[in-house]
Amino acid sequence: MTEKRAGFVALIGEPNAGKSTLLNRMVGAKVSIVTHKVQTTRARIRGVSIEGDAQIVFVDTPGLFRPRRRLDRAMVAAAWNGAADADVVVLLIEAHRGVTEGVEAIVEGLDERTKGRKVVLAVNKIDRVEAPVLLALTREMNERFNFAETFMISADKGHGVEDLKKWLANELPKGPWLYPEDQIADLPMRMIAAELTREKLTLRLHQELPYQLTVETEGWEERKDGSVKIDQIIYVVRDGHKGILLGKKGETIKSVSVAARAEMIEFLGRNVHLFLKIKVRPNWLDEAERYSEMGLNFSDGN
Ligand SMILES: Nc1nc2c(ncn2[C@@H]2O[C@H](COP(=O)(O)OP(=O)(O)OP(=O)(O)O)[C@@H](O)[C@H]2O)c(=O)[nH]1
Ligand SMILES: [Mg+2]
Repeated sequence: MTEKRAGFVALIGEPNAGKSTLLNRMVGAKVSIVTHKVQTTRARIRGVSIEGDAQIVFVDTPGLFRPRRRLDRAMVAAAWNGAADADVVVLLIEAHRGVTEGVEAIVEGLDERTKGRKVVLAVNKIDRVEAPVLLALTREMNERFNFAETFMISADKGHGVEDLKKWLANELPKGPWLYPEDQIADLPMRMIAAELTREKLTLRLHQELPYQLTVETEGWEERKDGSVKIDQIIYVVRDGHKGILLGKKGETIKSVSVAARAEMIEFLGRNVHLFLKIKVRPNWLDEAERYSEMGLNFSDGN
């Protein structure tokens, strides 16, 4: 007789380690946004994956770094809470960057934050280094912390991901599945849609701007023809930012809209009419409502 298993696996690590890439690969769909920039993910995002009789709920988290702003603090708190709530924790590090100061700081906090839970080391981006580097890195990390297991993976290329998934499935407690069999995410559609727009903005804009804006889905209207009309607001902190977002003759916002809409159509499997509005809101980073819209706890930022 086979027995079902189910549980939570938190993915933690420095910003840019590849957590969201790994989550998407495990789930087989783009549930969490990915960019080459740090601090892309802002809240915990669950993606559901099935391996044999196990339902693995992967929890993508914001990167762990030394926070400065309220938003940063709320993000880091959300990440550590994700680790504390999980059955198993996977720490991702980047093979080519090795044991950075940031990794050291995370490892120092691991014992206290993951009490009793197994922590697995996943050395990611192995496609970027040679084998001897990996061996030295793995040895050094295992001297610093008692990892239950070490995996060498490339979340992007898929190397080692199946082994990691099988191992994780075996570690989960026995029990009924937590989500319906065909569910892959538990983020509301309106939030996924807002994230897709934020991804395109982050890719398109430079320097600090991506960190000073947020996107919210304001309207979601099902149309008779099966399509959906999505209205979103982009909050920025300065008038000048609005101008940059618009670009010459509105070209920048237009290209963001085209790219975001294409992904929404793919995700939803139906036609989308997307309308973006920019609002200057100097204090949005200190507004509780913006945090709850993002799935963050405002008071975590205190
Ligand atoms: N070469 C290589 N690049 C990778 C790999 N995995 C992820 N990346 C890239 O690393 C960058 C960051 O990936 P993300 O998945 O957004 O990283 P993250 O850990 O979620 O980052 P935050 O959300 O900012 O904490 C992206 O450009 C990815 O394409 C990998 O295995 N190899
Ligand atoms: Mg991420």
